[in-house]
Amino acid sequence: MDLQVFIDQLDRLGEVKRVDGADWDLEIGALTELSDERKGPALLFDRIKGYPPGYRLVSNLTGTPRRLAAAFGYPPDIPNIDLVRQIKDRFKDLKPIDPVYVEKGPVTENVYGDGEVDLTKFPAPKWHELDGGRYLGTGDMVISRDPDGGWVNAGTYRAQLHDRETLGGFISPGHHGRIIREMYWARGKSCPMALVFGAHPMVLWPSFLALPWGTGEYGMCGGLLGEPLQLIKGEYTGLPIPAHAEIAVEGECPPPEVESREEGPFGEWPGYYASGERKEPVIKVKRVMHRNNPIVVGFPPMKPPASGHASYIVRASNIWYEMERLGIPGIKGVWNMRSGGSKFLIVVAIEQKYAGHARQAAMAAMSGNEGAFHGRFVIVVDEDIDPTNDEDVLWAVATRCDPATSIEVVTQCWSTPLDPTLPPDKRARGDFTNSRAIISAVRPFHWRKEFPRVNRASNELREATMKKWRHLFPES
Ligand SMILES: Cc1cc2nc3c(=O)[nH]c(=O)nc-3n(C[C@H](O)[C@H](O)[C@H](O)COP(=O)(O)O)c2cc1C
Ligand SMILES: [Mn+2]
Repeated sequence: MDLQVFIDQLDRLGEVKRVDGADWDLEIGALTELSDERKGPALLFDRIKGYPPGYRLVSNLTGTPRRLAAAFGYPPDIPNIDLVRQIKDRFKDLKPIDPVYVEKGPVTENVYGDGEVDLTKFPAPKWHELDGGRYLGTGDMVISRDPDGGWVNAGTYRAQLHDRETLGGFISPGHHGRIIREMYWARGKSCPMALVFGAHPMVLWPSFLALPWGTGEYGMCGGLLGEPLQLIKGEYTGLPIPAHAEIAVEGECPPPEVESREEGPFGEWPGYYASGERKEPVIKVKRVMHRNNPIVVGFPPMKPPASGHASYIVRASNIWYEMERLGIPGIKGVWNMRSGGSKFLIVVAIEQKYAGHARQAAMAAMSGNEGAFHGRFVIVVDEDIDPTNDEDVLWAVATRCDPATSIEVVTQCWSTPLDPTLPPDKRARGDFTNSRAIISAVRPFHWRKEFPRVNRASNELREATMKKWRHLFPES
């Protein structure tokens, strides 16, 4: 559960590069993007311009399937389809383990109370050229407690650095942290919040994923780690905070009519600055804790296919798991095409068992908490198509989908201000919905046996030919 231990592990695999002297002002952001595009290593920035040595930032931490596999404990060269399936099975078999409280941990090595708070000492890059500010929170955890149910939510929501004691929070409609803060505001109270900047990827993943309302992410952290997550009780809020966090802050989010500030624009994951600049609530920070030589985790959104965290894979696993929970049979694989970021191009491969099965699978893929939020296209393919192979999937779309009869549109679905296609008037009305298309690229069930045969050489013919003519294919 210790990020610094994980970084040492990546180091032994040759998966980390140390970068000294980079500028927080656009340089760290551009280096992160250039490196991710080249499938490069995680970048560990130190001696960041204007910051003392030791106040570090890591980006692209799990940017490649290789490093993601390392985080989950799989061999580095595991094929993508196996990686997505294994993670899905981990979620399915996961027994939540309740966290335990400890007196202190690495995060309590340095503690600052009210009047001593200075958030500007932690590296907060200006990530993209048109960003309206600096963001300390990109791969963070925002912790809050349901005032009715008592359960604790942890979600990843960006945090802009406004000043020494103030952060700006943007949480999309429907996300748990937003529902919870509104419950406090409705009672005329500020919402107590804790934020973590920097944690082990297995501690972070549950916060990235859409779990059901009422399910505490910390239990899933324990289940993924195989041992209870160690927490300390925050003195200011009473909220539980991972003891191995790099940096944790406590404070409160007042009702927006009491205080809000301009937030954004910010370069977002679909590849645009779509939500622009608008007034958003703030978090007044009252207490700061950090380990010696802390490392901020930076997961700046980047224009797809760049991502830095490879959450397209883990979200595919979660969507697959959601479909299995609904009892959909015959699922052969679920994937997110990287061009669609982590959600816009969901691919489901099924072995059709009955008429209507393909449509049911598509609707299931877009109906769970993970699959429903911020989607656009669900493509259903047959079992002979590898869903992780974009060219194969697009060939299926090109040849098995009859546009007039195989595309179904669903309107008024759960979207967000981040959606670049939201028309200005709809955005102004606060109507953050969009439509979905199901693209059925499967052979129609009732005449699938008569569907023209694929003209690719059979596996037997390929093998026999390859054996005889191997000298023609020295590379394979
Ligand atoms: C790196 C990263 C950054 C994210 N930033 C935001 C954000 O700024 N606002 C937001 O509402 N969701 C953001 N998300 C998505 C949410 O974390 C995700 O939907 C999660 O399910 C939210 O937790 P919740 O279901 O407990 O609300 C981000 C996800 C990742 C992986
Ligand atoms: Mn949640």
